[in-house]
Amino acid sequence: MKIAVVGATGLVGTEMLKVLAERRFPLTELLPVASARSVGQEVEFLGKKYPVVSMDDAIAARPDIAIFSAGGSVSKEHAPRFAAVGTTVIDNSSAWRMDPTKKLVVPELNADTLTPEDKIIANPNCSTIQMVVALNELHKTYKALRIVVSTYQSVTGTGKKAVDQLLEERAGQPAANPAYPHPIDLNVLPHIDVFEANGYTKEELKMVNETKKIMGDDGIRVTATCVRIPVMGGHSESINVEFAEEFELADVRAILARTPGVELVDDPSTNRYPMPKDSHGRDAVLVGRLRRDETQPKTLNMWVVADNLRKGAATNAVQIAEYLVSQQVPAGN
Ligand code: 11C
Repeated sequence: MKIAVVGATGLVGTEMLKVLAERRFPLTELLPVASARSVGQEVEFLGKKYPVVSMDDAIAARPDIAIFSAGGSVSKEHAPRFAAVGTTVIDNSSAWRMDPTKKLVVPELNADTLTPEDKIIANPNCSTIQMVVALNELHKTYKALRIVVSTYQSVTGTGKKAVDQLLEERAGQPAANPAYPHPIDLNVLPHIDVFEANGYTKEELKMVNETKKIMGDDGIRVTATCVRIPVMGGHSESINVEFAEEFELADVRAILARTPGVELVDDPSTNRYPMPKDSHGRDAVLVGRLRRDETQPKTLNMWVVADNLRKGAATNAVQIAEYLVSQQVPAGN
């Protein structure tokens, strides 16, 4: 299995290499790809150094799978070039997610829809992934009608520039090259990605539209407020979900306890609830603070946390690649 990792030197790319190594992904050749100025640098993988190669050299090598995490414009331009030589692309950007000809995949929910014809597969936004993993089995049982979600998102979702901004501000200096229009340390920004004409941000609309596509249900009403907080790794979400069917909290707990990808962390009597610091380096979506919304029937409140660079990005992409391998989907060349 020849694997290209496009954007190999970025935050998600670095995590991607870590996850591929940890999970002993069956690769025989690794092609780390990065921007022209990184070509010639080396990345380490399982104790071995690999030279960073150019996009053109990686395409010429015709890898079986290319995992992209280099931003939407790079994906738009180069993913079809890999697909044209027979490579299956797993793309972590927003470039292809809402394209009706592309699948938007969270393996726990819909990997079984993939076929060898899917040459560009979209990996959802991190905040969407953890929400649908937490809700999917409950949706199957009780049918979600409406979701109101507020996010508390880590600076690692933005990338290295934002991590540097937080660290510099925390050290008492103004950031040399800030990622945000305002300070992030000791602050909260109700602003993730760009504002759209309707007053929502693009991040909020991703949560609305991607959720419907992944859950295969256009009827679910979703409204989101996405917020950046000064946390280094791990997105948190307050989710209020109204179901069509009545539920018992004990049954909700039992369903979540057996939901693939979910770990129930919910014992207020011992102060146990999901926190971003406990999600670091983990693949599970942590769910807790389960309680009824007492203002209306059939409605649940929950608190959901996951490492946005792992299940929200790298792990989900690698799980898709593992599924392809298990199904022998990559046609290779
Ligand atoms: C953030 N969710 O936390 C974003 C990062 O569409 O893949 C991922 C953006 C995307 O800022």
